[in-house]
Amino acid sequence: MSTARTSDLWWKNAVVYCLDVETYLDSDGDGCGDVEGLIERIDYLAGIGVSCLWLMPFYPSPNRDDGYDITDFYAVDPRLGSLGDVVTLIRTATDRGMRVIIDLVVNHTSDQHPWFKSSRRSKTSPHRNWYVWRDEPPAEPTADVVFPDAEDSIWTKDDKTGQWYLHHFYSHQPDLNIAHPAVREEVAKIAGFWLELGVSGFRVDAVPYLIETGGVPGDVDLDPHGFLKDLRAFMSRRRGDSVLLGEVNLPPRPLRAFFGDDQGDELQLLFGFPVMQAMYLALARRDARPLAEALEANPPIPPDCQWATFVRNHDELTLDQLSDDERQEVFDAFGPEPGMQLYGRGLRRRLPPMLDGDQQRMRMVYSLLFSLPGTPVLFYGEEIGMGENLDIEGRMSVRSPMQWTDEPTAGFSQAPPSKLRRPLPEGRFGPLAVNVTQQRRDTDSLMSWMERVIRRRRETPELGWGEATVLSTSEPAVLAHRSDWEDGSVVAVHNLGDEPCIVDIELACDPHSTLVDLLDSGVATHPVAGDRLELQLERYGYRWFRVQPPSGRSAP
Ligand code: TEU
Repeated sequence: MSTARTSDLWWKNAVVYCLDVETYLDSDGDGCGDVEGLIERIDYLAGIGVSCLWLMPFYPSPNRDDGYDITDFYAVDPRLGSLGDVVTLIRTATDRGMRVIIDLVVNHTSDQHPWFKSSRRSKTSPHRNWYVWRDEPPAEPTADVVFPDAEDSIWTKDDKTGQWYLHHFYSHQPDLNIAHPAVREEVAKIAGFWLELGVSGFRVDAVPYLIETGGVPGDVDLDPHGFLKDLRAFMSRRRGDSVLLGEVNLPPRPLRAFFGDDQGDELQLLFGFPVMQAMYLALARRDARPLAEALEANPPIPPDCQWATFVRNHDELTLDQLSDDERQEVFDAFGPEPGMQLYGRGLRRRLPPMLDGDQQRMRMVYSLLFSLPGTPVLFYGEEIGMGENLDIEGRMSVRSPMQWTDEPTAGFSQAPPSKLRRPLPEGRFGPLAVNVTQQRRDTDSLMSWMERVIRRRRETPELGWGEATVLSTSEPAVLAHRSDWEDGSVVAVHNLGDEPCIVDIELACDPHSTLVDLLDSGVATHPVAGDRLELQLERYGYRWFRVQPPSGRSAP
C-alpha cells in the first residue's frame, strides 16, 4: 500500500515544530532556556506527534538579532549548552522518531565574526572579498531595507578603509559575498559539519537575499540559482535524505523558481507565504475566496518538493504581498492598534489574541493548516494557544517563554520572574490561563484536540502527497478542497464565516461513495448524493472526509 512510499521523501508528510532553545525550558535556573532543558521535553514533543524539530539559531552570537547574527557557525552559544549537548539532543530526538533541522543563516554574519573583523581591517585582508565592498553605494539601490525602523540604507560606510559594505538586514549583519568561491566552499563545509552531527537538513534563512549578487562589484558571472543547485547536490551526496527548507517570501511564480527545475533540484520545501497571507485576508473577510484563489494560483511543483504551510512564525506576520487596502483590512480585523503593527507591513501578534481567543475559530484555522496542501509547520506554543507579549520589543513579542505550568515563571525556569530571558504575557493568554499542564488534563483543550488532529494528519498521506483541487461550493464563506493520491481521496471543508450554513459542494467523485469523517464531528459517515455533498456546518465549522468507494477498505 501507499504508506510504504512515504518515508524516503519524509518531508512531504512531516509535522514540523519550530522552537528557540533559549525560550523553551531552562534547566539550570539562570533564566535562559538551554539544550538540556529541551532534551527534557523531547518526549513531550514526540507525544504531540511532531516528526521534525526546527531549531532556531543556537550559535555563538552577540544576540543583536536574537541569534541570527552569528559569530561562529561551528559552535554552540555557551549560554545554551555545548556541542556535546546538541549531539545528545539530536540523538535523543532521533531515538524518539523525530528529525532535527537547524537554521542555516549564511546571507550574513555578525559584524563581530572573525571573518568580518579580518575583512574590514584592510583592503588586502584575505577575508576582504568574503563580504561586499564598494567605493560608493550604488545610486539605485537593488533592494529596500528589511528593517526600516533601524536602517535607512543597505550600505554602510566603514571608516577604517572608507569603503561601504552591503547589509540587507541590520548594519551589524554584513552580507557574505556568495559570489566568492571561498565563501561557497565554507557554506558547504558548515552544512557538511552539521549533517555529520546528525541533523536532517536546514531551514535556509533569507534565501533571495542570500543568492542576490546585484551588489557585488565588477562583472560577476554567476547563476544565483546555481549556488542552490550546488548546495543541494552536495547535501545529497553527504546525506541522501537531507532537506532544505527555504524562507523565500515572494509571489507564486518567482517563488516556484526556488524548487529548481522540473525534477526539483534546489530547495525541497518552501514556505507558502502567498497562501498564508491570503488566508489572513480570507479570515478577515470571513470569505474563503481569497484563499481559494491563492491555492489555485500556486503553480504545479516538482514531485519531490512540497510547500511548508504555517499560521505564524517567529517574525512579524508579514502581509507585504497584499495590496495596501487588503493589508489595511487585515490590520483592522486583527491588529488595529499601531503597537500591534510592525514595519507598516505586518502584525507582531500570535493567532489566539487576533481571534479574541475564539476556540472554534482557532481550531478551524489549525484544521486548515493541517489539511491544506503542504507540510504543516508549528511555532512553539501554538499547540496550547499562547498569545504574544506586546511589551517585548519589535519582532520578539511572539518569542516569550514556553508556558508549561500556571506558576509565575510558567514552569519555564526556576529563576525569579524578573530574571527570565523575556517576560511572559499576563492576563487571558498568560501562563495562569494558558499552559501545558492544565491542557493535557483536559480532553477538550486545544492541545488535546491538536494531538488528535496531528495523529489524523499523519495517518492521511493523501494530504501531503496528493494533488489538491479546490471544489466549488454554494457558500462564499466555505472552502472545500480535495486531495487525490493513488487510489485515495480526502475532502476538507472549512467555514470561514461566523454563521452556521448549509453548503452544497461539487465533489466530483464516484456517486456511490461514502464519506468517512476523519475528525471528531460526531457523524461517522455521510452519504453522497450523486456527486454532490450537502453539509451542515456550524460557525467556523470544519470537516475532513475520506472518500470511500463502494468496494473500498475502511480504516479506523
Ligand atoms: O528573516 C528574513 C526577513 O526578515 C524577511 O524575509 C522578511 O520576513 C520579509 O522581507 C518580510 O516581508 C530572517 C529571520 O526569519 C529573521 O528572524 C532574521 O532576523 C532575519 O532573517 C535576518 O537573519
